[in-house]
Amino acid sequence: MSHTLNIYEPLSIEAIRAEFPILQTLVYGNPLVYLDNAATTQKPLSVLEAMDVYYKTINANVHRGVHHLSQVATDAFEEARRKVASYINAAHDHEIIFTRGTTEGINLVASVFGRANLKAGDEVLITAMEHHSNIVPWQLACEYYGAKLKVIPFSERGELDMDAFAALIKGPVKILSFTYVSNSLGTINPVNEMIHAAHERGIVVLLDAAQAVQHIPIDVQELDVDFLVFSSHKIYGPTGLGVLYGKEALLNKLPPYQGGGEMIRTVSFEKTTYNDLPFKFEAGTPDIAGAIGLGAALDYVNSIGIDRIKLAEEALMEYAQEMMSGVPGIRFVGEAANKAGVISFLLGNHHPFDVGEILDKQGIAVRTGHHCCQPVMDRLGIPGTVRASFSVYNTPEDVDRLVKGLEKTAKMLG
Ligand code: C6P
Repeated sequence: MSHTLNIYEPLSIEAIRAEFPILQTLVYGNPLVYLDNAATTQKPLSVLEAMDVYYKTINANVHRGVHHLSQVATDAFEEARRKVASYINAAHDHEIIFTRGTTEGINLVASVFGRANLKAGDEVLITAMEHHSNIVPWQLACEYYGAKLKVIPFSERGELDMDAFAALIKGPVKILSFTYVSNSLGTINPVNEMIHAAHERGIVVLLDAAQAVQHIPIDVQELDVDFLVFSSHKIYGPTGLGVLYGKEALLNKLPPYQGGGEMIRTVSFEKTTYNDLPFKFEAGTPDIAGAIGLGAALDYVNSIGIDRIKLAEEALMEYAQEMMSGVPGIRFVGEAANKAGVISFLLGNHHPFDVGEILDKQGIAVRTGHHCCQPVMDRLGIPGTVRASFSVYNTPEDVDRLVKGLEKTAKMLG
């Protein structure tokens, strides 16, 4: 476990990079510099192997068969759930619901929490820096139930306006749903303060940890958060899988999301009764290999230690910020005091897409555009940003290549 490791021991970056064969890729003849980790991280060999072993040796459907393979597959699947519960320190394994990703986790909560709790005149509170997947599901729920969507603004620097929050939380708010770390600005929001303020008023809180879980240690009991969602693919696991954590008592009170196999106890045409947690929210055959892959990804993170990863990434981000500051015409977008994972910027008046394309030709992968946060760009009056996002395998050499690439881009675009 991470806590038994010396968090100040430097990471062995060569050994880490050797675990990710894709980093050896050449792009237009240049060694790849992968700085699009907020979109998705690369996968270590141990994750690929765990999924391969599953399909080669124990593939069977789970929770259904009495036969040997089905039992072994079920054990492996439930072991993965235990690893997730342990990683975020959930009180119970059955508080972990496997989903398709962060997006589905939020849609699930918006749908069933809405059905159980929202009515005309209620409010749902989010922030102005949410990913579309933490806006649209709530808009749908609000539209359906006649509730109002309220939005906490943020400053030019990319920090939430906490006075506005203090005022908005006093409204008839039923749920506060917000991101731990902004994917477009990198801002780490004051989660403890916000959760505490919401709970003082009996308001339920959903935390979008899609950009936090891979950078910051998360303890759901310490946070006392009601729901937390994240995606496997942003923490070295496979795509197509995500996690919804919910407090047992809350999950038990909510109606099911989708109907189908696994989520039922008995079915008749007169009445259907539902299964216990977590199966009540896991209709149909789950992504068994994906869950096993995520379990391996969390083992991988634990083998290094999330505290050490956090320190190493912070040092790299600081180095990047300093080195990038020297690039002519650079303007950082999102300068919050607390940031993780992401550096967004503009180069002169050049369109982010043009900058991204020229970087790509030099083998440097960044993301450009609105990053599924159109309201963030509207607030700042910009079409989008160029975004470099960092992970455990990134090095100061990657940063140097980015800086050189940006200098060349600036010259080319004039
Ligand atoms: N952000 C990015 O490049 P899914 O697509 O369900 O795995 O995750 C959605 C999501 C939700 N919340 C936050 C804060 C996110 O960053 C994301 C995904 C990626 O920034 C892809 S748009």
